[in-house]
Amino acid sequence: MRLEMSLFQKFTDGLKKTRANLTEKLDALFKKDRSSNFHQELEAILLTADMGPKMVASLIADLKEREKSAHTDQFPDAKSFIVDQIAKSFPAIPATWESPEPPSPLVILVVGINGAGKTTTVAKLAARFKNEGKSVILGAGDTFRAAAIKQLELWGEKLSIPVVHQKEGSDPASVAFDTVKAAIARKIDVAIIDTAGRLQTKNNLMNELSKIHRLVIREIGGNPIETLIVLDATIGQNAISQVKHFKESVPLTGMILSKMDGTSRGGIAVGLAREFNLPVRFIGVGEQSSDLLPFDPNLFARSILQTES
Ligand SMILES: Nc1nc2c(ncn2[C@@H]2O[C@H](COP(=O)(O)OP(=O)(O)OP(=O)(O)O)[C@@H](O)[C@H]2O)c(=O)[nH]1
Ligand SMILES: [Mg+2]
Repeated sequence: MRLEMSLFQKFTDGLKKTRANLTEKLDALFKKDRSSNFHQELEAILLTADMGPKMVASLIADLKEREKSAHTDQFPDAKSFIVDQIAKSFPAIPATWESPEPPSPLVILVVGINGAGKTTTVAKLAARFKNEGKSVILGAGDTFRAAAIKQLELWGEKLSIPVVHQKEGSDPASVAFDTVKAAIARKIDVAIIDTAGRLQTKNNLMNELSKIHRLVIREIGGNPIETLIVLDATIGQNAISQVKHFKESVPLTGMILSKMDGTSRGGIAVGLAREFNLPVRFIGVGEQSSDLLPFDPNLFARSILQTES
């Protein structure tokens, strides 16, 4: 209970811009007498948080249905109803997150467009596993820029976690391969591979990602790996197009929404999960290695919509 409370606190802090945006307007709407525009106003408010038109339309339809079956248009608990509906709309997080049996490490490939927050997220994930007592190795798969390799090395030093790297311009698939090989040889629990940012429309770069993925899977004897797309939550609906295109090149197993602390439109998580039936694994709520929260649909829905804690 204590733990849940503190995680709830972290969610409300991390999501405070989205929360401020929604709760103020919702409170004003719920305080006044219901007008015939109630549903339209509610729809408009939910849309400002970027939940996406499809999701919002279905929420409003569900609420109307609920009110109809309750034989009242004064259904008192509309807000709790919406909170529950949002929480229920997220797909369940599959249990594949657990480390497979050694010597096969859990391999996590982190992908996304330029500046999405991949490298920082790799460091945050590494810190998290390390705190759980697991051994971790990182792969500097962004070989495009020397600065990118350096950035990951600095995180490695800070967290005392080894980083496999090659020189700038080398083949990222070869770095990924070396990382997994080192993890197996050293019986390391988790190997996390950073990749270069790439626009989802650049076919050659997307093919490169498929190659990395294929090579890693082959190296761990066909075991499944986690392929997580990092999405900058501040960019809004463009995230939909990113997931769509990345999914065509690599089988994504989950999403991480970064920079949730910097946006009032954190409802993007809801629309994305619904659109792709893909779990949100974590949200990033700051620049420090501890600013990564395991996603919890209930805590998320409550923290963006409810005023009382
Ligand atoms: N406020 C905030 N900033 C973040 C978060 N995640 C990442 N950042 C910042 O976003 C910027 C870009 O992060 P990177 O991790 O370098 O992004 P990247 O996807 O690796 O970028 P490229 O390698 O250039 O494609 C950095 O300044 C990070 O500190 C977050 O959750 N919240
Ligand atoms: Mg990077």
